[in-house]
Amino acid sequence: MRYTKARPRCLAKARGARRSAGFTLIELMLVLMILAVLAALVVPRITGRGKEAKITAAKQGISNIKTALKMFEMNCDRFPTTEEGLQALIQQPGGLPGWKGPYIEQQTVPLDPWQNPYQYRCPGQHNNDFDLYSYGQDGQDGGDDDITNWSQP
Ligand SMILES: [Ca+2]
Repeated sequence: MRYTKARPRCLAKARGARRSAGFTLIELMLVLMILAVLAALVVPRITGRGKEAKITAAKQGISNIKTALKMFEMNCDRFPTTEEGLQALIQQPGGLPGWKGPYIEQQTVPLDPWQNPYQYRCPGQHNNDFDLYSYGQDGQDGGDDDITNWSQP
């Protein structure tokens, strides 16, 4: 009798202890799951937005340099050569007549949003006048991420 009386109490105690431990575990797991779901929802949006913003900034950068190059062309009757590069927008290349720069406000040629130089080619391989592009996120020539002044397939 003593045994049967004591046993349920023990069981009840054990069950109670197990239950509260179980609840804590479930609560923890719930919190972790909620955090994981939130992270899965929010983080890609933030990083996605950051990437989008950089792409937009690169397009804007290319557009600004294009404007400067067109002003250069109006004054000098040609675009800078590949060798002269975008530096020709800041420093007069070898006493070039008509040069009225600097054509961009910065002291140095601006870098793309990934801190790489914008690439410039004149004459262009894709355009008649010049090719101007950013290597994009991967920092390397080519790939889907390049941002160019020509339309890509
Ligand atoms: Ca690239």
